[in-house]
Amino acid sequence: MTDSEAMVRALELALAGWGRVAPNPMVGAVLLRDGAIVGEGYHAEFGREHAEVAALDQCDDPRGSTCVVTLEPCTHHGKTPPCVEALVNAGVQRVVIAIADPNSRAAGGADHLRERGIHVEVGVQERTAAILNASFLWNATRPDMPFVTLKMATSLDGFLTDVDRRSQWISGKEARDYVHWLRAGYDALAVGRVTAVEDDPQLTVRGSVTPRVAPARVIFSKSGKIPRHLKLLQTATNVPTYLVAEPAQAPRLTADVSGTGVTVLAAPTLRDALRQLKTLGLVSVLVEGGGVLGTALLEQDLVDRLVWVQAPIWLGQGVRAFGNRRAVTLDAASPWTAVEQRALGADTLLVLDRELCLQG
Ligand code: AOF
Ligand code: ZN
Repeated sequence: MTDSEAMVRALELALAGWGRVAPNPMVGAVLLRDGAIVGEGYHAEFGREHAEVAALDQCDDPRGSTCVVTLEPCTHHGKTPPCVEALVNAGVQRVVIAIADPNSRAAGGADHLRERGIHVEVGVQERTAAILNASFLWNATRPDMPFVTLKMATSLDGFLTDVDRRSQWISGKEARDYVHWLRAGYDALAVGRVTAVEDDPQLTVRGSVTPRVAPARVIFSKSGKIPRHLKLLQTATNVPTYLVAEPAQAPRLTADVSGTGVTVLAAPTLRDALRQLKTLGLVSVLVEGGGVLGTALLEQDLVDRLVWVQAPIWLGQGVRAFGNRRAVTLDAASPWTAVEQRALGADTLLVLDRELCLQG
């Protein structure tokens, strides 16, 4: 097995931390001897042992081995001792890293290891590692804004609903399971007011991964009534729930939701609202519709990642997912990067990033 193949395995292991380690990164590590795996591990739970230590624990004799790890090993005494010390003490000879750690408190591992005579390589499978930990990397690089993902399930012709405004079951079971898995990795799940009222969603996680912390819920409402019987309001005492309103509307909306446990955030713009969510400690936000909110976020360049589930049907008319965008000429259109494409049952998943958070 090559370093690069071992890194693919380490990245696969890292993903098992989805929903359990944020705001820390997902990290996986593989120990290689003569090209064969002799130990594997990953960061499984926030605050617990790091990936390298988990892999070393699994290995009978790590002396002389190569550690292939998806993030630069840490140098700090945090919730656990520094991984660089663990690697040096274990007698590891070579360390292969996908990406440097942007967290200044923990960074410097590559240099530290080199000073101890260990051969270090950085940048193996860098792109895949950057995509995996996009939320962590963007949050380190851009501390005032959360990582924003827009999820849309549409027909082939880009409709969120049919002509009668029905949207339930547009996509199949696999796609719905995927969305519950996806939700587990976000700090907040957001919808616009119309979606909150018409779909009456719970925005809870009911899938294969139970998140360490249940995601907060956010309703974006410029104005308009928020009926008290909505599930989001009824359960606001269990899970933090925010209602984002324009400052002029905030007092009236505060009255609408009084006694429910919902917190009203007065924000003049979407950008300001997202900044406020970040200040509250919500570092990643998954926006689940509808068309008005999604289009506004795209139009204002506030979406970092688009998760698009396409159902294999044509609807002809309905609510457009990406309606009313301003015209852009081919010369001016800047392309997004497809980071994942696969089938979800009969549906198609397409994940696109606005920009990759690459270090080089
Ligand atoms: C590693 N391996 O598996 C992880 C690392 O809160 P702490 O003390 O656990 O430290 C978290 C920071 O350590 C995190 O932000 C990142 O910089 C690094 N995470 N480092 O070598 C790991 N999870
Ligand atoms: Zn560490």
